[in-house]
Amino acid sequence: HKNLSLLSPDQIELAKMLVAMEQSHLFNHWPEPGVDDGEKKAFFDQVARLNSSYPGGLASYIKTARGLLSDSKTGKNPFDGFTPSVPTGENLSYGDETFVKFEEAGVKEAQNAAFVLVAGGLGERLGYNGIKVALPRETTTGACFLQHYIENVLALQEASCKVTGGQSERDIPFAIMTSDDTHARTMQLLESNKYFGMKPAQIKLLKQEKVACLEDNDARLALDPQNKFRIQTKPHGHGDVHALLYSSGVLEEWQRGGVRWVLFFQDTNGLLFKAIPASLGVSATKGYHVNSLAVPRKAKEAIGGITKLTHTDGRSMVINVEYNQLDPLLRATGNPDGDVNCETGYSPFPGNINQLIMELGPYFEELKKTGGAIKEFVNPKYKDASKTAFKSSTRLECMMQDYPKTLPPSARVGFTVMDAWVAYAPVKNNPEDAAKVPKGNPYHSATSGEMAVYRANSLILRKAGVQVEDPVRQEFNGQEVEVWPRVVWKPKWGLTFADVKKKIAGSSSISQKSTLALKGRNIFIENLSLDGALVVESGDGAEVKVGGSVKNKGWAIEKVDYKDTSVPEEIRIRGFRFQKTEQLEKQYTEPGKFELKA
Ligand code: UGB
Repeated sequence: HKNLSLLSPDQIELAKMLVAMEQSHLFNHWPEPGVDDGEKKAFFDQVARLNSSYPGGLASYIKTARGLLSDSKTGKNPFDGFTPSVPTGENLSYGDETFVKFEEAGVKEAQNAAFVLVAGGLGERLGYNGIKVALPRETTTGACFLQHYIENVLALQEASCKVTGGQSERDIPFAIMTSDDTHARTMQLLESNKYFGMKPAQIKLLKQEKVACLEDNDARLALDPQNKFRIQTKPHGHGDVHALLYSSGVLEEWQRGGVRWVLFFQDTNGLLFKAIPASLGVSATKGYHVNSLAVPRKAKEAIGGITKLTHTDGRSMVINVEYNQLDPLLRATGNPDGDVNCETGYSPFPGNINQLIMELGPYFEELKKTGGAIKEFVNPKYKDASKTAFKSSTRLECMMQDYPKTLPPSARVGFTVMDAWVAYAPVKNNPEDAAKVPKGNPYHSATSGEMAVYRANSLILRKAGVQVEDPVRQEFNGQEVEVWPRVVWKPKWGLTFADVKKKIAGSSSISQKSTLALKGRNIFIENLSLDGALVVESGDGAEVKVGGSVKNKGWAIEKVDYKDTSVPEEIRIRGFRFQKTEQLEKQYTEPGKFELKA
């Protein structure tokens, strides 16, 4: 009360709310007016931020926290009354007739799409010091994830305009959710690379705020151990993306601009865009309000399982069950072995890769009701079995894939399963943890993420008729992986399988030790025999036919130990680098027709 005179009327309202919510401990220790007044005002600035960035404000946060903490203390099962079963979805097989049809439909629809990248996480599991979107997707060209994503969106934009006969291209909006941990570095990466060719106005950065920490079962907010005039905060999870899109007015703007589909994706999946056109085609063809992309999942793999949950009262929904919950849920519902592989060698529950496609109309209508609030959870680490005290403060969290939990049964929620080799290769685990992954399960490391790109591109070329030699198995940073020829191309070279096929003619072959980098739009491979390294770069106006026999020493793979700190972090976490001994490298910057006959 003594300090009230320092506060504005708005701040007094916030103080009253905190008192009503039994949070007086936050300022009971405050000194007399005249001491630390600046800090006291800064405290209320923080409270105002925490209050406005949470749907329903801090009072609602505290109330929800009390409920969830009480459920956690009594051990209430969040799936009480629900029985899990395996749902049915659309199964796609890369390159077959159905797939190609869906790709065509997806490319057509792409001009009505908007993309949302969630990139607010620092990736504790990976332990990398920089932001994850700045990591090279592969080190043959060194293009980072963000560059790859932007170039794919631009390639889709152009292709969509072409097939629909549009007069002028519609810029596909691209939003990136950042956090205090990633915002400045993401901005800097974009600015220093001229937005990787995208118009700056096409990109929107939305920064998520952290949420207040809770120190006990009564949801008393925790003071920051470093500063007794601040509330301690922690990340709230990727589920924030919905509230942010809504509260920032971005969704409304997109709706006015004619956007029909919103596609969400994560920070380090170097394969995802190979699956995007077809899965968008599925959404458009089937009329899904929500479509989530999935891949076959190994039991215990650290990705959520898409599950049908049927309640005793008859309700049912198809939803992601997070990896740490699937096993206990199965055990509690008559499956004593829990999360195990079936006769296919995979878990019967498809793995969620958090690539969600929403139809904007119904999505926006739902968000008008909920403000984008997502069903949250809490995961306190208790001091002992009495569950009365926490080891350290906790907070509420939410996940973007939980959006369908509040939808009515009439909502059209579906999922699309795609081969993992073409859709999912995230970079999440540090080398040490990756090496401990059970044999046969994917490593989800920088090593496997890069090798998966070469594997996918090699397999796609094989499907398109190129003879690609078999891979060899090699170990890097304690992980055994298949090493295929290092084949990479720009998104505008081969956006869809049909695009790749158009660029391949005659009879070509690529040996295992080879590197092939295609950095241009109109590069045609015809009767090429490659045993070494070949790098072709071309401007948009150039048309280059590449053939003949290329044989040179190429780019050998040299092992690097992840502990060797003399090597840059982004290289040593993958366990190898290239010795660029000899290559054939050609550039065609001028417009015109060219032939490279080696
Ligand atoms: N992220 C944010 O933008 N903000 C945050 O506060 C937190 C994260 P993780 P996770 O597909 O592989 C998810 O940490 O949460 C971004 C699914 O829940 O990499 O362990 C972050 O930058 C799981 O069901 O993943 O697991 C990153 O881009 C499964 O599908 C993204 O959110 C798994 O991903 C994911 O964060 C998967």
